[in-house]
Amino acid sequence: MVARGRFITLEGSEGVGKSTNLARVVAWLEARGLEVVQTREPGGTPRAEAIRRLLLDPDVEEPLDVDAELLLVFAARAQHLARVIRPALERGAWVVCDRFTDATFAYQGGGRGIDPARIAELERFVQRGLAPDLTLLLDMPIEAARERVALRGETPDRFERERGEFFSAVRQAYLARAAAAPERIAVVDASRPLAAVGEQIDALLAQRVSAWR
Ligand code: Z5A
Repeated sequence: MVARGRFITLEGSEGVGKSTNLARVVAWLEARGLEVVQTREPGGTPRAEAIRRLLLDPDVEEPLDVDAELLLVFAARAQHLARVIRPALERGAWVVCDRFTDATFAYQGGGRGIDPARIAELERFVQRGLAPDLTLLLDMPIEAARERVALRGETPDRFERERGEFFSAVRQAYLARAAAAPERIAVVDASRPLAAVGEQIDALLAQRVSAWR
């Protein structure tokens, strides 16, 4: 029987460096001969990417209801799990995902104020016990991270248009989840230069991966 692959997620507020460091995690694992599937949420399949476009569309004509937002996030996740994540893990590949359900607790829970117990119900229904083996939570002050995003000069999406208080609540919700599950969620100080962040990530990977083998 093929050993199930491992599931690693990167989390954090906007601009903390998830996409940048995800590439490093993938390269680190591939250098050790592992098959790696790199993906993201919301999205990861054509239909789930279509849901992502709905979620990020800043169209102000029809504001998106918070419960509709939550259900869309989980609809995209169900599709992603069925088409990409579960098949990859079952054939022994490792999955590295830019955001997953911790983001739902942070954004829809912390940011939008939805009761975490309702999010947990959907988590059980959609994931049926599947959860990341390791989550790297990139954390830094919100203002500095938003400055990094502003430097890119792109049109802000529906989330990026939120105010500072929204992102402070998101950050606090992430940190609370890390404090409640330190064995799974490792907090990385993302305010440092990229090389220092990368070295801490390499060290965390070396420690966790050797413990799993
Ligand atoms: N969302 C949700 O509400 N509920 C959910 O369940 C899920 C998601 C799964 C889209 O996510 C939105 O979906 C997200 C929450 C919501 N919205 N927000 N905000 P996304 O992951 O696509 O969006 P994002 O967080 O805005 O991604 P991002 O802006 O691309 O940020 P990032 O990936 O963390 O950062 P980056 O692109 O790697 O780096 C940003 C810039 O900083 C870039 O120019 C880098 O070169 C630079 N950088 C990176 N690291 C450093 C260091 N260490 N020093 C200096 N500069 C750096």
